[in-house]
Amino acid sequence: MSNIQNNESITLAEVTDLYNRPLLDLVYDAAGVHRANHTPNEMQMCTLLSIKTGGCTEDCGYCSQSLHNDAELEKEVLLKTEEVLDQARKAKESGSTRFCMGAAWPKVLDGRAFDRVCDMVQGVTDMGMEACVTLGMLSEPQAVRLKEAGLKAYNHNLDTSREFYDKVVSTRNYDDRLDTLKNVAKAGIASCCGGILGLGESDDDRISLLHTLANLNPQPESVPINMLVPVEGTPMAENEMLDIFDWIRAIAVARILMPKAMVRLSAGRLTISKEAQAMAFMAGANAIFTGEKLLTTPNPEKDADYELLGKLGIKPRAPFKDEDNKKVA
Ligand code: SAM
Ligand code: DTB
Ligand code: SF4
Repeated sequence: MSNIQNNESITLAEVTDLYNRPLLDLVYDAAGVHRANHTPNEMQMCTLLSIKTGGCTEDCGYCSQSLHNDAELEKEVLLKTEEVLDQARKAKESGSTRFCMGAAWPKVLDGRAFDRVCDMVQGVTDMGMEACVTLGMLSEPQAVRLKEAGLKAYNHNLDTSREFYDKVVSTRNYDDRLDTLKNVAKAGIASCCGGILGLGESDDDRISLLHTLANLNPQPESVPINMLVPVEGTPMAENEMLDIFDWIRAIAVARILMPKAMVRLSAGRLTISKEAQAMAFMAGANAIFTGEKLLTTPNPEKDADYELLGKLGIKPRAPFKDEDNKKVA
């Protein structure tokens, strides 16, 4: 096992016991942990942009952007820096404080494209927003360059358990993912690391994923909980939707195990009721992606999200809040 997991202080048995508790007890305790560690009634609003779309050589079974799948997709080469910064400005105007840029790359290659991504990170940071990127595998020197450009967080998901991983992707392994997380941590960048629920995994797989995430050292700064968006043309297009209470259960366990992390409701909210989302907020979720598109699939309209948050009395969180708003422009 990778040496970033040197803090095995949470045992698998403890996570299993937690996961199997009555749901309302879990949500009740998760709400307490949330309130003890975060400002209640506050939501981090994030916007996603696909800066390079499709044509990826990895074979992730859920992904619209893999060359191994047959999803209908408008492929795009790496966007121009100005175009990306325009989108970031719009995201800021509509209330987002974190801007996440995703590229369908298996790994980062040094060269002009990576230089351009560093410029994008610098530009977004200079605007007073938190910049996050997800670019696939990354070496330590590349992570250092991103840090120098101002990167706040690097998104790199473990997606599922080590045991189930080869049913989801065969072109890389779990340790490849852990190695990149290690490089990110060494460069002093926060990691945004979570998973996808609804891939066909068992309760034990979800328990194992949560156990691995909670034992990362340092723990992730944010934990995206994606619900599978079944995409036509992928092997997972016909997957059954996960029981919504299992989704809430996983969110509550994540909150209890990783008290300081932002727990982010990521893909899949379009098919999740407002009531279930409110229960997830109660269980400690405190970040969402806003805007009508995720990377390649649709997301709830901004107005619908603001209406829901308004009804619940939840307010947007300021950027760089944990660092005294150091870069607010
Ligand atoms: N290529 C990079 C990587 O895999 O790390 C970054 C982009 S990738 C699209 C970012 C994350 O989006 C994946 O790790 C996965 O968790 C999530 N994702 C992709 N397709 C999804 C889908 N159809 N449903 C839910 N989550 C998805
Ligand atoms: C994450 O965990 N979820 C976001 C973000 N990190 C990059 C991506 C969700 C993608 C959903 C499928 C799509 O739109 O292509
Ligand atoms: Fe490529 Fe990332 Fe999609 Fe996997 S999830 S196919 S690595 S873009």
